[in-house]
Amino acid sequence: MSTEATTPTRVLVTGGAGFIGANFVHHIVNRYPNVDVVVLDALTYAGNRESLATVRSRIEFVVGDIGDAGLVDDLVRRVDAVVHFAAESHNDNSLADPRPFIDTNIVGTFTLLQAVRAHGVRYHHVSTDEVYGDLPLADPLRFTESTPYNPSGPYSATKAAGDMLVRAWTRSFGVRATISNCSNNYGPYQHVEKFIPRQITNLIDGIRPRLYGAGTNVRDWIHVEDHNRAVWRVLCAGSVGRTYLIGANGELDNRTVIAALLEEFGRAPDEFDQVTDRPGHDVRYAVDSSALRRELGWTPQYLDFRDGLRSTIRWYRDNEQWWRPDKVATEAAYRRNGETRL
Ligand code: NAD
Ligand code: TDX
Repeated sequence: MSTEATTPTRVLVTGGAGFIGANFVHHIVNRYPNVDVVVLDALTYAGNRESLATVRSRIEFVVGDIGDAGLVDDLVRRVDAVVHFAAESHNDNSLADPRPFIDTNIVGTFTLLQAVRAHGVRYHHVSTDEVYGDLPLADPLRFTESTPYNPSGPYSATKAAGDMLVRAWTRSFGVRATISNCSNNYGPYQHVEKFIPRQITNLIDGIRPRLYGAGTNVRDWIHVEDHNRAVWRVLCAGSVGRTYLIGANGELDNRTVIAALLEEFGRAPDEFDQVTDRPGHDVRYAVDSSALRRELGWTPQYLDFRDGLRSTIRWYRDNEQWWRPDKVATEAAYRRNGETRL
């Protein structure tokens, strides 16, 4: 493993019109104006041009698929680093139709790896803590870099497969890659299919929040800006060949998150609906990010979940034109996939 403390000058960001990718592009354009940014995004249902509207004149935006080997090769040869966010990212969709997850998360990752291998380009792979499976409730155990992979569902299995390809391409072909596995993100520009924005936009519309099953499942929440600052730090100063876990000690069960949202909206604590549980629903995620903190000096800046939640609610209230077009179709898909009140 080697440590490289180098700042890239021209970066290809895949999935830059999605939630985390768009926040990353904003962060880089605003904080590092000398870095050229090229975005490659297929604009699937989860991608939104509007997420990049305010930085559009300062980036190159290419609409295309990470599985398109010719296009990917052309773009990769022109940059000195790739940050790979593009993915099919929603667990519920992977249960309804796993195929796009295979194509994008596995074959798409393979296509990018072949291109960075051919051109000797530095590669950072954005992944998830879900590759480690889940943990029991009320246990001191957290995921670390050495926890064995044990994915539960099609989404996490395809993310695990992508990570494995990165490790193999690093070892066998000398690709200069790092991987980060992050916990659950929240913040602006997150699609309304996901837990927190779904409930915020329900509450704005006067609809009761939807809690899967008993709501005892625990997620380890991190603000998207903290995630992206860590990704940039790993890209610039991480050791090639290494995996870094990113998390902000933000464990909360889903019931508690719903209670906080109801309080923020001035609603009674019982004004939510319990609905059909997710099959195979992971019980608890919890990330130990001490290696990242110790070795690369990263610390989260959003230390109070309630403050982060409040600013996120404010963003959805102020940006209704951004999420409104997706809301009806998203709720129709939940109904089509059998979500019913318990
Ligand atoms: P997202 O679904 O909001 O965005 C994904 C983006 O990728 C969209 O813009 C979409 O158009 C694009 N895309 C999808 N398939 C593509 C393809 N074949 N070619 C090109 N572009 C394509 O996802 P997100 O929540 O921003 O997640 C980004 C990454 O971070 C993913 O790799 C995900 O696994 C990982 N991650 C997410 C979280 C989280 O809490 N959301 C946590 C940890 C890791
Ligand atoms: O309406 C809902 N009600 C509910 O109780 C939704 C949409 C979800 N949930 C529950 C399921 C989970 O326990 O909330 C929790 C969070 O759900 P999601 O937002 O779907 O996230 P999760 O399945 O935990 O996965 C997320 O974190 C890891 C991202 O979607 C992944 O891309 C990331 O890898």
